[in-house]
Amino acid sequence: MRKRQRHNVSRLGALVVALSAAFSTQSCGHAEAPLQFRAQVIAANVEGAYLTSIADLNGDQKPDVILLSIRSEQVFWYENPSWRRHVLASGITLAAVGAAVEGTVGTGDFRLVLLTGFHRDAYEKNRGELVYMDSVGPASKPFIFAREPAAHRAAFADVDGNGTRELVLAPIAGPGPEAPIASLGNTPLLLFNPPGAERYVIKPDLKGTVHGLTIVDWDGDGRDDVVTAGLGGIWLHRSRGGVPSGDLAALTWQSVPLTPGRPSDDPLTRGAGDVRIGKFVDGTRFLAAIESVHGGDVAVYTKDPAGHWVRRVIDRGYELAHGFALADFDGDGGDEIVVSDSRGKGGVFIYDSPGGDGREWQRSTIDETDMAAGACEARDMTGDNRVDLVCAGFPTRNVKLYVNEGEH
Ligand SMILES: [Ca+2]
Ligand SMILES: [Ca+2]
Ligand SMILES: [Ca+2]
Ligand SMILES: [Ca+2]
Repeated sequence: MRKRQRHNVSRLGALVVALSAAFSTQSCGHAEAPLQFRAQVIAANVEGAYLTSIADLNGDQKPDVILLSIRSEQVFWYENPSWRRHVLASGITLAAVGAAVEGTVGTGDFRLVLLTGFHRDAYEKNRGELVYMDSVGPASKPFIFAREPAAHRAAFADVDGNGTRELVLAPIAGPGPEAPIASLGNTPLLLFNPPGAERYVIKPDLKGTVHGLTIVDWDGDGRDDVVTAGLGGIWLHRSRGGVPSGDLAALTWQSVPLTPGRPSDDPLTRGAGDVRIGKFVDGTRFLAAIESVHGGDVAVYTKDPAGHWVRRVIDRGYELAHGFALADFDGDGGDEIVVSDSRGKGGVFIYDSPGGDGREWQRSTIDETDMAAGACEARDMTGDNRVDLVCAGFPTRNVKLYVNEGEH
């Protein structure tokens, strides 16, 4: 069992800790449950492990793990808890870089979309296949319902609040001569209702590479809202109008910048590469971001009294931070931040705010050497109501489950 290692984060982190010590009497009211994880190998020696997606694919109420590989013409899923491997789809066009899933297999509400045929360095080499499945197993017949070059992130969301979910699709870049991973052109943000092929535009002109997509009902109005992260910063997109029948063409969209993200003279190291929405113990919202695209800063944004999102870097120095997840792992009501370096020495780390208020963050190690994750997802995989962590690593060629064994 891995013992929790705790140390102050970087030189800057140590400064944050020292500053917050002056307020320590205000932050000692919460019982601090130790974070502890037990590593379990789901898969080893896998080719091109890039992203994971989690869904119950055999209807036994246990969430299973889909592995998206940028090197395999098959997409595999791993069955919880034996982690037996199954083929989800085969003959796909390399590379599979994203997936969105909703519902449960066998109940009639299951939909899965795979984004395949991705090329990060040349827009014209993108096949942009959006593959649709509504069942899993030998009888399933995946098919391409639409094409969208450079399709990179997708999520189901009920953007019009009518009780059914649509597919928000974020290409990494729009057409242009630049590499999609380093584009300064216009990037569209799109909406589909799979398996319908109709393409609706949420915003045609996000600026530059877009690398992060997250869904949240930002304003609590019953409509899911969309938050994107890219070289042009972090943006919030909300819909208005529409009709109960769900005619997506009837929606109007309002997009507002929340923050420009990382400041830099170089437009390719500006902005944010990914974003998650978290909450402190008292329910206050915060943003966490990896900055910039394929960058190494971890930033937390809190709102000042004037309503501006104020940036604070809580750690830096990752070679290419990519695995990223927020959840309340220790059960104190506030979210912790998980970050993994997908290059260099790798490692999976968790940042916890001991007071639950974000004034101080302490970093501890979940996996020091055996994971360099492109993706980490937080989910209760064991059914004990404690949030576990699933990570997939390309250089480490593995998928692992970190079972949350902390005291609650
Ligand atoms: Ca299952
Ligand atoms: Ca809807
Ligand atoms: Ca909303
Ligand atoms: Ca917590």
